[in-house]
Amino acid sequence: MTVVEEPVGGSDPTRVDRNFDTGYELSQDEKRFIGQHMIVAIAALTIGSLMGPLQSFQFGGLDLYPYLEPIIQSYYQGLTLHGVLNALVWTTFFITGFTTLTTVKGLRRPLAYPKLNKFGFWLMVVGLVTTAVPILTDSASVLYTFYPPLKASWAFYAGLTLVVVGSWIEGYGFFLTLAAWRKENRGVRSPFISLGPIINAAMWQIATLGVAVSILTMLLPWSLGLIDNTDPELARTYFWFTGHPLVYFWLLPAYTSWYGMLPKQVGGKLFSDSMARLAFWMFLIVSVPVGFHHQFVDPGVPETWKYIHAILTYSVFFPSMITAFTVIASLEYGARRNGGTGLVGWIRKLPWTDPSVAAQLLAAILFMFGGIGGLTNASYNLNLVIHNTAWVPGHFHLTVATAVTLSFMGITYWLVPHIMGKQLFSPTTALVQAWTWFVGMIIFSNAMHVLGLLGAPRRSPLGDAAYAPEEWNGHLLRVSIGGAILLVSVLLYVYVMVRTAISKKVEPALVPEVPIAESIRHPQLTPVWLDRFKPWLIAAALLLVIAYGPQFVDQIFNMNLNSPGPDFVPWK
Ligand code: HAS
Repeated sequence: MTVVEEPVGGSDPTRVDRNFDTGYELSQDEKRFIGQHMIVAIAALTIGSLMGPLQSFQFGGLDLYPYLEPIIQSYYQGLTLHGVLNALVWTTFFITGFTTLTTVKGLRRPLAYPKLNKFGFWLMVVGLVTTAVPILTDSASVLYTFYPPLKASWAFYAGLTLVVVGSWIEGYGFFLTLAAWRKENRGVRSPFISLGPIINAAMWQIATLGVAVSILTMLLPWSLGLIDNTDPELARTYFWFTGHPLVYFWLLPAYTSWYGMLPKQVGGKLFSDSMARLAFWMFLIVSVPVGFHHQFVDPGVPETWKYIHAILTYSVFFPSMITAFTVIASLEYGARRNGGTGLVGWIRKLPWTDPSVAAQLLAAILFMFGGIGGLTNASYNLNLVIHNTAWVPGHFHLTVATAVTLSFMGITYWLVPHIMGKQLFSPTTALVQAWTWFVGMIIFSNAMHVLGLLGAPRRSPLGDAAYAPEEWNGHLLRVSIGGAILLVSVLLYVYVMVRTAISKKVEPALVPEVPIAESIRHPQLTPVWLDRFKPWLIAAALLLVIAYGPQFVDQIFNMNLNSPGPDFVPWK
């Protein structure tokens, strides 16, 4: 690969390079604030991840739940804790903390209204505690999708609402900071490293309207006894309006790092600033209007709308293919600069001994398989085979639990030392952690995919299922083995983080930098339409109205508030 580099400043050498300067030092207050996000995120990941092996051991016949009463009373309480803490809390707190960092560091200015962001953060914390109490007391074992007619305590819904509103408020803080920067830097392209996560925050504002309406108009009043019944189909439609873009809300911070940080870490540059932005704008448009691909088997949604969402789902494949091409090209560029040669031989020249790099590369490699699985799910006829089977958790452990989580772990390997003024404790242990996650997840996830194809249902304690045929046994055992390796990996991660946190501060020169990659072509040469919110927001709104409008009108006007919810608690 031969790359012609544009001189910094693009074709105009007098142009000031304000995009790549990473000279802005985070203040102590900013570091503390980002650190507070990380503490909540990592604590949630730790507790949530400990629930995972309990499930996987149960699959292999080792049922530890009876020993954990009264802390964990059932498989479903453990699964709810696992899903809520890992999929919702670890991600949301990490993402808002990381976006704070990329906003101030990339824009080289403090938050415009730091008190607003702090208010948003503390609201999220209050929401988290409010949600945690009913889950821990087993009055909200409704899993992370909280579909009615399963009914949780009102505190569960109220707490989730506060978390979402808190994340909106943090988002307003980011938008206002970008607006202030743009006023001070007219005509300058916003640095990708800040723009990308802020596009993600904008997408999140649109996406979460679904659960906000669902909770406020239906689930909260229902759990408070203000209305007697609920409409499960409408609630599912609202949920998946939020639920699918939620997966890209998780993914885009990892993509930010793959595009805008990893190239620097491997000694290279971002291959195309324009492509990076284009991918993020495409996600803003197509992430939301695809939710019916989670409802292919729902009787209340007409086939035409399922078909339209299936087509749109295939369009969400494109920004990920742009990402695969651009990120691999950026990595190759860096590896060749380090002496790499050959068609694939350059891969050896990537800094595999750096745990932050290795974690993110391994995460991206497994994402290729998670992506292929996603396309299988999106196909209407194949979805009928895998829906509600163990295949689906197999898919999302490659995506959110690896592409996203392992990348976030890799990011914390420089981020936590950076904000604490320390060095990473035992990079070798961190490297072992990344590889054990990779290996554990391959074993676990492959077994779950196969079990799904053999008809094993998801969300079921398969270890003592009387209906389990013998052919499942070997795969159930592989789930347990994978889970055990992942348990070791998460313990290593927590160990490295805690030892880093309690280690002594080191000289500033030894503290890892925030890695922000330059782009090969100067960002000023990126077309201006790739730096503007307006056209993309209009396109997103139009597509939403087309893809969801008629169905919302139909389902809301024909609302069937006929489901009282069971008068027993099904998981007990
Ligand atoms: Fe999915 C179900 C379709 C991506 C998460 N998905 C789920 C659920 C979750 C989830 C949590 O159409 C379960 C929800 C539940 O509880 O019911 N998914 C897709 C499609 C994609 C996709 C088409 N999913 C994700 C991502 C997730 C995620 C990302 C989390 C972060 N998914 C579905 C469907 C269902 C579903 C149906 C419903 C199933 C059912 O019936 O219940 C696509 O976005 C995937 C595109 C991705 C690619 C991969 C590109 C590869 C890249 C890596 C490049 C490699 C590099 C490394 C850079 C095409 C970018 C190079 C390394 C070197 C060493 C050189």
